[in-house]
This record gives sequence, structure tokens and C-alpha cells, in this order.
Amino acid sequence: MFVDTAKVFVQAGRGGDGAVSFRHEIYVDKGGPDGGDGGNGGDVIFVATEGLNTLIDFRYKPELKAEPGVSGSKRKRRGKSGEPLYVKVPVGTVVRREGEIIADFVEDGQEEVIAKGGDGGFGNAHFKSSVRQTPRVAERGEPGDEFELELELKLLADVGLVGFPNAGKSTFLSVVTNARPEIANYAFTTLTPNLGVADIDDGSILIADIPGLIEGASEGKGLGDAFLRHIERTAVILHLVDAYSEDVAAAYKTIRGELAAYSEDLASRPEVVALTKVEGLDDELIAMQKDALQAAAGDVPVFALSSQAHTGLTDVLRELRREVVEMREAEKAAAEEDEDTSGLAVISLGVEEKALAWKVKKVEDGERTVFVVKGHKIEKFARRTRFETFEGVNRLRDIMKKMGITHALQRAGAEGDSIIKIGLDEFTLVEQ
Ligand SMILES: Nc1nc2c(ncn2[C@@H]2O[C@H](COP(=O)(O)OP(=O)(O)OP(=O)(O)O)[C@@H](O)[C@H]2O)c(=O)[nH]1
Ligand SMILES: [Mg+2]
Repeated sequence: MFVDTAKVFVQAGRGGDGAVSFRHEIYVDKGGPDGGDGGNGGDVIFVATEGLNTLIDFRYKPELKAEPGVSGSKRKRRGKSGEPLYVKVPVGTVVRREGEIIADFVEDGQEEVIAKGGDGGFGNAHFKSSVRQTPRVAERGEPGDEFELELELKLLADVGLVGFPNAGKSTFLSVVTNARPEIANYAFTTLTPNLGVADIDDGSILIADIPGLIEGASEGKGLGDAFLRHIERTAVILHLVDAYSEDVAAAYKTIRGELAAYSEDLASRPEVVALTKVEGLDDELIAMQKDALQAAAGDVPVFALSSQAHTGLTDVLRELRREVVEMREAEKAAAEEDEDTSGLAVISLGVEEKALAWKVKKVEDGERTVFVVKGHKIEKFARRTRFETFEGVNRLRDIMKKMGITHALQRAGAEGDSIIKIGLDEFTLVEQ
């Protein structure tokens, strides 16, 4: 089975907790604070890797988790950071989160941090001040990012092969490239896409062979048109037509109809047409078939070739390469003209202002009135707070005061014993 979409759950490592600890000194009851920081949680990092062309592994391993950071310990020892989890994905993988593209792997070796590990919490050694000699406050480690992702694979080939089943697509791929696809004299031999590199002159082109299309493929007939997604991003289409077809023009038009039904964009892609299996036919018949095809195809170049006799191959490859280069240059020029619509999105941690922004809201929650505080930075502080300790909560109250949140809460009607909720944690505005 060829798998070209998958759902995975990613979880970056949680940060280690900061430690509360005091130096032991013989003549001092309690020495200074020496609790170390927690280590950071490991990131989940995807790496585009050549040579992979399926997402099937993700079906067997749908959960990708990086290591957590270790808690800090005494003598200011920092906990070990969690190892990042590197996940290999095929070149051409598009990663979506809730439908939105968050990463697009277009070249070998490309790395993206998909889920960020949580920061380790500070140990109490950080919280010593002239007024606070024995701080019992330390931070919790932050949870790592975790969410579900949808993966989709669209092979990134230069040329996509289309045609009826048995037209000779896989055979063509096997003689012009290093690929060794399955070949047989029956329809639907190819069940999964094959990729191969063809060298021509001083360059090379990447060719994708997909299962054959038939009339009604766009409505799911045969193997359907799902595989066309793999040639959606190719620069050029090579349309192969069996020279032994009764009506080559009709064969050509049927496939064109299915391409058009799949997408307007694919139908308008540059195309090269070639008659296949011509080694046993006399020149007159070949010329006739070529003319019939040319009439159907309009001003698209039409070739005749034989994969068996290795004739006509170089001409087709040269034409393909010429068109691929032209198309890629046009794409590049268009991308340079319009940099920010390249569609490439990379996860970032957001702009500073966005991080600092916050909101307070009074919410009736059944019997209770709760004041909910939302905001990237304040929620981050709250996640790191040890709510079970008086010092931890007080520090959070200090931060809220500095950020102006306390004032806003009071204006919204909050009093000393009002319940404040940040993220999942609740506490009162003033120590009770
Ligand atoms: N005589 C001759 N036969 C060929 C040539 N190329 C392919 N064939 C034969 O045509 C049949 C089909 O070839 P495939 O390459 O499997 O065809 P395909 O288009 O990949 O078919 P599907 O994978 O089913 O879509 C096989 O029996 C091949 O040996 C050729 O140049 N000459
Ligand atoms: Mg095939």
C-alpha cells in the first residue's frame, strides 16, 4: 500500500523543574540557596531526507515524542536537557496543523523545528536577593509543545508521466533512469509512484511514474486520480500513448479530460507527447499515428520512441529538460517578484509585541466568578510557577503587577479574594 497522507501526534519534551536546595555548612543553620535549573525539553525536529518516498512509517508510529529535561539538583547542578527527536520525512512532505501549512519540505537536508521543547525551570539559586536570603521558590519546567499534525506527501519531480495503463510508462522510466519499477503486460501494474533520475547532456531530470489513468479516473475509476497529486508540482508532463492504440487521438483526449477534471492548473502545465513501442512499426504508420496525435494535441511537441529498441529517447529527454529549465526559471522569477507569497511557512515563536500582549476577562463559571488572564508571556510564567508554594505564587503576583495586569483586574472588579485563572491554574489575587 502506498501511503501519502498520515496523521501524527507530536510531543516535545517537558522542561525539568528547578530545584529548591540550600548549601549545608557546618556552622550555618541554612546556607545560601543552591538549587539548580531544570534542563530544557527536547524539540521534535523534522529533516527532509532523499530516498524516502512514502509516509507509511508514520502509520506504524503515529506518536513522536522527544525526551523531557531532567530536574535541577543541589549545588546549582543543572538538569540534563532532553535529546531532540529527529524525524526523517520524504522531500515533498507538507506539514499542516489544523489545516494550516506550518512547514513544507522542498530540499534534501532541510530541517524544521516542528514542536519546541519546554524551557527548564529556574532553581532557587536564581531567586536570592538582599531581602530574600532563603528563597524557597523555584520554577516548574514548562510543558513542551504538543499537537496533532497532518502530513501529506507530494513528490517533487521535474517530469510526471501520464497515460493509459500499459502505455509503457514504467518501461520508459526503467530505460532512461536508474529506477527499477515493476513492468508487465497488463493494466495497473504500477500501484505506487516510482521516481528516477535521467541524465541528459550536462544535466539531469527527476521523473515520476504513476499508475495509469482511465476514463472516469476523476470519479474514482481504476486506481482513481489520487496519484495525480504526485505530479501536481512537476514542471512538465510527459504524456505517453501506445502506438498500438486503435485511436491515438481519442486516447490522448481521454487522458487530457481526466487531467482537466483533476485541476485546471495541471491541465495547463507544459506537455510533451510521445508515441511508445514503435520499434515494430513501419515509418509510414508511425507518421500517420504522429499526425493524428499532433492534430489532437495542437502545438505541443509530439515524438515517437521505443523503450525496447532504445530509439527516440534522447530527443524526448532533451525536449523535457529544455522545458523543465524554462519552467523552473519562470517559477524562480515569479517567486523573486513576490517573495512573501511563496507559501513557505516556518514555525516561529512570534513577535515580541505579540508575546507581551495580554487580556483579562470576567467570567461567570457556574456559582463562581473567575477572572481569566490570557497572554503568551504571562501564561508562560504561570506554567512555570509552582502553585503549591507560597513563594512561587507571590512571584507570579509580582510579575502581574509589573505587567499592569493587577491594575486591569482591579478595574474589572477583582478583589483580594477573587479567583484568578491563567491557563489551567487558579489562585487568588492577594495571598489569603
Ligand atoms: N514492444 C514494446 N513493448 C513495450 C515497450 N515499452 C513497454 N512495452 C511493454 O508494454 C507493457 C506495459 O509496460 P509498462 O511499462 O508496465 O506500462 P505502464 O504504462 O507502466 O502500465 P501501468 O503501470 O499498468 O499503468 C509491458 O509488457 C512492456 O514490456 C516498447 O518500447 N516496445
Ligand atoms: Mg507502470
